[in-house]
Amino acid sequence: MQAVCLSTPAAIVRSSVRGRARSKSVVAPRRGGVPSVRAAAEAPAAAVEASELDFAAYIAEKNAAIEQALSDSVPEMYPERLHESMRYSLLAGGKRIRPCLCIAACELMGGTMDVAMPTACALEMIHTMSLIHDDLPSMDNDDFRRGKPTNHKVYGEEMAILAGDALLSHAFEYIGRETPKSVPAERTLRVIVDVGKCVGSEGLVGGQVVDIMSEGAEAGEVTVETLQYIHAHKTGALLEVSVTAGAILAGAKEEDVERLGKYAQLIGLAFQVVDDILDCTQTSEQLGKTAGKDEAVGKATYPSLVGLEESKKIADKLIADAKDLLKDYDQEKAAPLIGLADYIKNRQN
Ligand code: GRG
Repeated sequence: MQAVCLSTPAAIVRSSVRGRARSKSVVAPRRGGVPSVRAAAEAPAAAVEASELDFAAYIAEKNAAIEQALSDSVPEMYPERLHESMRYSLLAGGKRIRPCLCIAACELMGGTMDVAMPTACALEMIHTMSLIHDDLPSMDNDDFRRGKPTNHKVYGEEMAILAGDALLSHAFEYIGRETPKSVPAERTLRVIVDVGKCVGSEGLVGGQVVDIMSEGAEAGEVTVETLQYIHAHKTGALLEVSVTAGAILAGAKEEDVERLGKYAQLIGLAFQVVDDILDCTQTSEQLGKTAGKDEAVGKATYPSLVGLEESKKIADKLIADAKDLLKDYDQEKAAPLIGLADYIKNRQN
């Protein structure tokens, strides 16, 4: 079984773990949810190329299907408050980048949306639970997410922790139970293993831990390599497995899974570089979450380590390299993944 994701661990960060409970946000971001990839892709017709319009139409179609599938994936049932809390965050909007990547990769490799959808939903469940837990008072202590009060602000801390836990376990059950029987069981099993790896101590959780440790570090102690480790694990791993899982479910050849994995690593790092840029250039209203937090807590970011202009150049180069990896595929079929790479670079929230 081929291991997915993740670069070589960077230098160990010498730092003490600092207390994480911080002051509450004072600025209420825009309410009503963050625009999805679809909404963001809908630019005035006169100003965009035909290919951009195709991308907008593709994303609009996928996004509607994703929203419906997500709603169906967590029914309203007993215990009502738990399921309400799970649905509150899962259906709070969000750009749905991970499900879109999963479906687009599956379709590029000859699969269908139906084959990828259970995994696409599971990835969004995992992403959502990581946001719920990240916002907790013991972590980032945030009041707003996706333009709405955070889960613990509405349902209380105990329920927010448990809603996150339930979403995490439901995600794996959902892939195993809902992936169409037409998909060979070994492909589904591989996806479950890969997703597990990308979420655990060698993925998201590992990245979050190094991030927390780095916050207590002295200036200069957090290097670009450490930052890359954090980004590759905390953010990149889930984006990467979104792409590779879609390809695996479609029955892609190993070399294609590998190539698409590299594409995903590059857009994953670009995603976080752009996130760092947006944190210091956008308002809380535009972001739907508290802006300027990185600087407020003294976090090392790309702009703080290499400057804003250099950060933009790095993001541009990562996206160009990612798109270059797709050049040998039928460009019409690869258009969604190309469009998603551009979207990650150009997004405003
Ligand atoms: C996964 C078991 C488990 C625990 C969670 C708290 C934690 C461990 C990890 C933190 C992960 C985290 C918050 C990473 C940041 C990723 C990121 C850049 C999120 C923003 O993603 P967008 O912009 O958000 O796609 P939307 O709201 O559009 O979906």
